[in-house]
Amino acid sequence: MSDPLPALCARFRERFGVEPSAVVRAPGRVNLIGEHTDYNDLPVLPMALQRELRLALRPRRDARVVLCNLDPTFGPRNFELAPAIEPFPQGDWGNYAKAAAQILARECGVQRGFDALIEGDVPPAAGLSSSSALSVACGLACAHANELAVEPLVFADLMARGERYVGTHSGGMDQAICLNARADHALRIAFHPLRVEAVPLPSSWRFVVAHSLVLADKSGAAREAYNSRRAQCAAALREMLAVPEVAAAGASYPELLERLGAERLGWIAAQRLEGVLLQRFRHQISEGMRVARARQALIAGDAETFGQLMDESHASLALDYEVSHPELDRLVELARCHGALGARLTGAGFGGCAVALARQADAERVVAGLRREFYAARAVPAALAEPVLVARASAGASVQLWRPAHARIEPAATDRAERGEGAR
Ligand code: NG1
Repeated sequence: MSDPLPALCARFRERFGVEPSAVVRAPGRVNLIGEHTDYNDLPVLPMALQRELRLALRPRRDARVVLCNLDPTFGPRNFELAPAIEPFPQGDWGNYAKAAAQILARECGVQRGFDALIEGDVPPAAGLSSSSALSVACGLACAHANELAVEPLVFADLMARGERYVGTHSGGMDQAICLNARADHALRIAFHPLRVEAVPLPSSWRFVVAHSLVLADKSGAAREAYNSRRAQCAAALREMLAVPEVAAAGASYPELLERLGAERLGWIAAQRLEGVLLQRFRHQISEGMRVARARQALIAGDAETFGQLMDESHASLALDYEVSHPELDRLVELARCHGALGARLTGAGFGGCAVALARQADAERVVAGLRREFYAARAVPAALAEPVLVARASAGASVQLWRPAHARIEPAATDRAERGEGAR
């Protein structure tokens, strides 16, 4: 694929009349296992995708943030950088930029705004974390404009807390993978404190990511469904902590799982909890165990076990956590039929994508089977250029200084632009 940055920077020049000074890249991600566990501080195992968001920027002299998007669905937005920023209406894309800007103004004192032009190919509302790619990219742009250097794990924690501005009580997985991902690796992410371990992906494994064509729009009903899951997990934990044996073991999901073990914890939960709280709790502890086993399977190169854990994860998300959708169930079933070793919904669910593990030799068969038996019978929106892809584990977000080609030949012209003598 040709380098997309020169074209983006040329469009920036057209729009703002001056060269950008830097380009930020922030990838989407696919979570391999550990779903809906990050907000309970239980580990997750995602990898970054080759799909990414790109943002060309130039710092301004004032506190204004001016955002343009090459996708006309996302109209221009601008706002003033401040420690308390009034949100745009709920669901507005500009709120992800405000989220990052507000927390950096509050906790790092940034004051200088920037002009930005954005493009990307992470499909929105697909469970591939387009929202965090956007907030992380805006956060990095803001940090760059203010010459602020923050260590990636600290920045990930800031961005995760910042993103709650949009009203989703999310965990910290997306920002952590976006900022810390490593090419050819999955990342085991643990929380509180945030820490990451890069685990190499066997070269013969392929992860196929397939869109259900159902949007999981977390600014609408899916947001309420997501937040209610988190509240139910907190309620289940409170109930469990009323049992002296449980309270003696700790106060958080990871502590209880580590000290009591899944079996004992499951037995106590079956006595103490019922209905939805029992289901949610059961998913948390079983998924927590699956992540630990999946990590071992990954290290051992044991694709069968990893696939089986993905299947079990999907069953738990569908039955106990109730976040699947008939179209996701169908994708998962078809992927397995066409040679995948395991498959599951990925991301928050309610629509969005499924992920399937296949051996290299079988990946194209899985893709072809899905095309034939899923996509051929459905209308695929043109905006979704390619609804199924073989994921390439990619590097995390980066900020790259932009030196236009002519600047290398005519340094004087660049100097003028850098002194702000362009037509802003
Ligand atoms: P997606 O699927 O990208 O909306 C959400 C949360 C994650 C995590 C997963 C479920 C946000 C920004 N991210 O991701 O923190 O809880 O769901 O595992 O809301």
